[in-house]
Amino acid sequence: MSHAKFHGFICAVVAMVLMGTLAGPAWGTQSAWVGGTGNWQDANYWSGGVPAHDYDTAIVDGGEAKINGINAFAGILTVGSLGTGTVLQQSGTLQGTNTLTLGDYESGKGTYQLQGGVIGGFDGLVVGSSGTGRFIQSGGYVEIYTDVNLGENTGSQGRVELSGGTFLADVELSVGVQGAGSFIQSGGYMAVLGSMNLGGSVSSHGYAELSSGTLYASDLVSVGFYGQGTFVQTGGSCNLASCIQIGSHSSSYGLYQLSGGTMNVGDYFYVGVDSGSQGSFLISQPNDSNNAYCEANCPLELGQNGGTGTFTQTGGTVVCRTFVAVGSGDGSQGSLMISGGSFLSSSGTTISVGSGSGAQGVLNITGGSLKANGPIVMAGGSASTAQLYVAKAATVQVGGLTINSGSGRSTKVSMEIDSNGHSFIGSSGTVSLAGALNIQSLNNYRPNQGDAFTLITSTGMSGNFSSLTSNLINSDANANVMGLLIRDANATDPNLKYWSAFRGGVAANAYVLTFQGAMAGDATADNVVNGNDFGALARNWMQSGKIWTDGDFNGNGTVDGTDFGALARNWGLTGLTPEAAPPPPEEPIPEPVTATLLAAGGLALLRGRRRFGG
Ligand SMILES: [Ca+2]
Ligand SMILES: [Ca+2]
Repeated sequence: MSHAKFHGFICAVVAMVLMGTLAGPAWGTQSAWVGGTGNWQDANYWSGGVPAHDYDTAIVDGGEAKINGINAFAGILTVGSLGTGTVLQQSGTLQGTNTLTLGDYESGKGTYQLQGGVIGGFDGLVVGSSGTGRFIQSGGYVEIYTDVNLGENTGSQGRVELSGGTFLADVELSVGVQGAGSFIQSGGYMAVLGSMNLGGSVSSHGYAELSSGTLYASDLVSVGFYGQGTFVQTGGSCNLASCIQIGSHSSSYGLYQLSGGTMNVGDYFYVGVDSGSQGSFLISQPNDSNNAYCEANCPLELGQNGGTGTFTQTGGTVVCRTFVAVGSGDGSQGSLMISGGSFLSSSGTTISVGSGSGAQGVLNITGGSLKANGPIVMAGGSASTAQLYVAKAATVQVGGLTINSGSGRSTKVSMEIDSNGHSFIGSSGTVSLAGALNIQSLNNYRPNQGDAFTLITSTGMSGNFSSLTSNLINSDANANVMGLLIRDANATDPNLKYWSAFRGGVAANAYVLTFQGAMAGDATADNVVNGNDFGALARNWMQSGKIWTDGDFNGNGTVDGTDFGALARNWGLTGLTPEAAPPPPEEPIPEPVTATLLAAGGLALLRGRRRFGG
């Protein structure tokens, strides 16, 4: 028994003793509205007289009772017990003690309209216990000392509409406890001096909408606690002093959509918490007049404790004042997708992508801007996976970039090129590279020989990407840092006359990708013709269905003497441009010569191996 309930009980007992009514009703007088529309204080409408004390029980189960300019009392008030009832309060007060219930049993439909005046003293408010309840407030003031439950039992429906006035829930607001609950705010002030849950249990659904006015919560707000929770904010101010969890526990699904108005979070901002939970946060700005603004004065974690969390921004403004973690906790999955608007991480702390052990983090910036005073840290956790996609259209300015490798980590940075530009990461701090680089050519763009792309700038750069892939490049496992272009059948392809390769490298604290032809014989496209190239050719000798990296340098699909001749001519050379490398002769080299050269090459290779192998 809560303090308030206990207090009410003692008061009732004391009152009954004083009045000598202990043998009567356990809880004051019970009186039921007899139907029709009338004033609360009119005794003709009550079966047992006007409820006169805050320990009386009142039932309005048919018709409408009006409270206007009077002080009304009801320790327990049930509106719509089995039938349909309404209370309309325009002014005056309703003083309660225990519980105000709207829509008690399955068939019950109860509505309370508060247009002005005060509702006070109630320990709990149930809007839809097993039936259908509505609480409609357009003015006045209501304070509930403990729980406010909307949609309490399975099959129930509870709805609160707040368009004006002030509503105080002193302990908890549950929207969809086991049934369906909705909280619709289009004005006024809602203060939850405690926690707020949308979708409390597995089968429940809680829905909240904020279009104007202010919603304040002092403690945890869960959108999808164990069930489904949806929060749609199109305006107004949502001020969460403590924490928000979007998708809290296993089996929960939470969605928060912000398309206008302001949202602030004080202590932590988690999307997808426990394993099995799913959370999504979406911020967009469909029109310029209604700014969508989200501010996390706290950590923002997507996939916090094994859950799956997605944060999608297509517009509006996001400001994070401490760290951001995408795929934060062990085994979590997080995604931060920015395609419009601006995302600012102002503190100088990290944006980590895949920070937990085995965590998966995806940071996609396909438009808008990401500005961070701190570094992006990829794959901080062992066996974690981290992906960073930076599109041409995006602005990315960060305080550093650290890509971790080893211990089962997997990372990939993807960037774009086309005829009028390329992706760019500007770093005001150091950059440490590792893992895969992927280059996406847009609109079938084919670079020209010598084209260079400065993809990353920094104040100091270390490491390198360990592989380079592209939609322009053969998917060959041997084509590591240098990737070979797939030639286009189109005669306008600038690379038609030679095989071209991407070469990435660090130059003056910048990562520069150049596009350069490969000389004949250089199967590995590392700009040197040596034993590795001979090895590729030897492995595929006289085989068909082969490509450049297999040793087919003249592109006829077969690795034979012609290809060997080309390799032999450039043997041991480095740094030849394709122009300097003579094209392979049309006529094949005679077989005996080929055999001799092949043997000579093989011997040279063996000598080299002996030398290095000791
Ligand atoms: Ca080579
Ligand atoms: Ca060939």
